[in-house]
Amino acid sequence: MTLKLYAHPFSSYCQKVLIALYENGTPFEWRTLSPDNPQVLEEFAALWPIRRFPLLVDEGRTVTESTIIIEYLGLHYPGPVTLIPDDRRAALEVREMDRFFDLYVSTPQQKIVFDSLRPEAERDARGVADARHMLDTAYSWLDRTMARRTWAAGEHFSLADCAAAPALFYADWTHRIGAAFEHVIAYRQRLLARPSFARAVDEARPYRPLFPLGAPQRD
Ligand SMILES: N[C@@H](CCC(=O)N[C@@H](CS)C(=O)NCC(=O)O)C(=O)O
Repeated sequence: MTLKLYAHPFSSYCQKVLIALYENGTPFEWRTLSPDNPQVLEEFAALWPIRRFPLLVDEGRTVTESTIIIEYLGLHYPGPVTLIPDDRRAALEVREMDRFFDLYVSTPQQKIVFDSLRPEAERDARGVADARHMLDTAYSWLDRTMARRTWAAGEHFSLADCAAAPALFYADWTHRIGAAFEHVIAYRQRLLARPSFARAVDEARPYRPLFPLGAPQRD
């Protein structure tokens, strides 16, 4: 086993990488980031002072950023599911959608959650309102886009769907996807039915009480 993943099962960006690993049955060693494992936390901080997870370590080589980790896995540990197409034009579409989910769904979603963890006096009401507006705008654009697609970048499951699954999962908990966005809701359901993501969701179930806004009684 050469791959070590520093991660937490409830983290959205970790789930993004877990989906890629599970899609291809890639073996790896869990290095679970938890206060119960101070040694793992120490190793992680030494390896990556920025302390954003997940982090992949392959025979001493550290790979940061969920998208780059998935690119790395495709390059060095390819499996039956090609998450970034060989065709460069198709790959561009995949990468564009991957950026969309990270920047315009996950980022505003995290802004709202992190703001809720601040003391009342340090909250950023304007920033949260902007984040909610961004999510509505993103849902609206995505609804038109997904009306014509099965997966984020077309008919093949890809890196963009690895990004989309946890992003839409938690975004819906944080800022509900309105009933009018039927194609986004249907796409989120397709993602939940995908075995790789279903497994990641199941592994994270015990941690739902940690969700700062209160996890709903549903997926
Ligand atoms: N751009 C990074 C984002 C990673 C990220 O924000 N991870 C969260 C967990 S989902 C984290 O490290 N949170 C810890 C913190 O913000 O202190 C990636 O794609 O890997």
